[in-house]
Amino acid sequence: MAFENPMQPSMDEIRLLLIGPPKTGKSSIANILAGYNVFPVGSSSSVESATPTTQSRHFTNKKILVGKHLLVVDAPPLFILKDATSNEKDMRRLAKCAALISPGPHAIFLILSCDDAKNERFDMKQIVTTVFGAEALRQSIVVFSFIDRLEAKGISVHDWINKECKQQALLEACGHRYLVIDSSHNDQNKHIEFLNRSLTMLNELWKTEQIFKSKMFDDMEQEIQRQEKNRWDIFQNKYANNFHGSESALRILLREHMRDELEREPILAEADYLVVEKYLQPIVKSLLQEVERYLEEEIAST
Ligand SMILES: Nc1nc2c(ncn2[C@@H]2O[C@H](COP(=O)(O)OP(=O)(O)OP(=O)(O)O)[C@@H](O)[C@H]2O)c(=O)[nH]1
Ligand SMILES: [Mg+2]
Repeated sequence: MAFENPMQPSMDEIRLLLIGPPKTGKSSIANILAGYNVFPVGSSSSVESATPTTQSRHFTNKKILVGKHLLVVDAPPLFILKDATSNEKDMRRLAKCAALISPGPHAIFLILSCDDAKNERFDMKQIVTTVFGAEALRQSIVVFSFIDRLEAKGISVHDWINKECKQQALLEACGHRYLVIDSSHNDQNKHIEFLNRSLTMLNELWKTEQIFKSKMFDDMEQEIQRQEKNRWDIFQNKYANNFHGSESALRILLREHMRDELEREPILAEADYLVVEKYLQPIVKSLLQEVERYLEEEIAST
């Protein structure tokens, strides 16, 4: 699948990060963006069946955009933090996700369901600001999934979003950029239509917004580049003879190898982890407070 819509010429690689509350269709949408079913899609609504940390969470499609790589990172649900003892594990999970998308996403897709009761529990505006900084919202697109539930009730999706949906503050912070999809659908034409709408929106976004920078990503990238430097000679000797692309293409290939390695490892390399720990420690603390509030509400409502 190739698209006519040309991306910014300076980008060799387009990095998209998908985040959102549990069971909102993140992995289903990641598959549509990637163009292959590579992300495991859960069937149960239980928290335990959420996207596991050890399974494939990133995929690079080298065909979808002419001359560009499209990296899709499907983040684990942000709210499977259960109690304060999971602090370190969750911090490592977030750190791993940051390392996979390093040196930072070109855009973040915030996946929400067309169900306010579900969304209200998670303040995505606050989460994105806390984890990535307020700038990141200007690089974000809200994606409303489960539109079939509204359609089944005869409700117009766009009317619902503009008049009833309680995510107006988030939408405003994201410049009212939003997409809608029934991500359970297998219709290829609908997938292509969604991809085209996504690419058009991304192109518009990149015309006006710089790729956002953050100290956390800068530091993480420095550490990754240090590790890359150590491997470059070995990698070059191994691949250069059979590789007919440019040096920058070979460097992208090395980064791909490193991402694969990172994904296979159940935990993050100690050096990477230490680099981001100082940034993630307070973030995880604030996420845990959020989750505690959520759990208290859940208990109170049962
Ligand atoms: N009806 C409907 N079902 C959907 C939609 N998107 C996803 N699903 C279903 O919802 C379930 C969860 O989908 P996933 O893509 O795994 O959701 P997720 O957000 O990745 O889930 P976690 O990683 O566990 O948080 C699966 O059974 C999907 O088929 C949608 O737009 N409409
Ligand atoms: Mg998932």
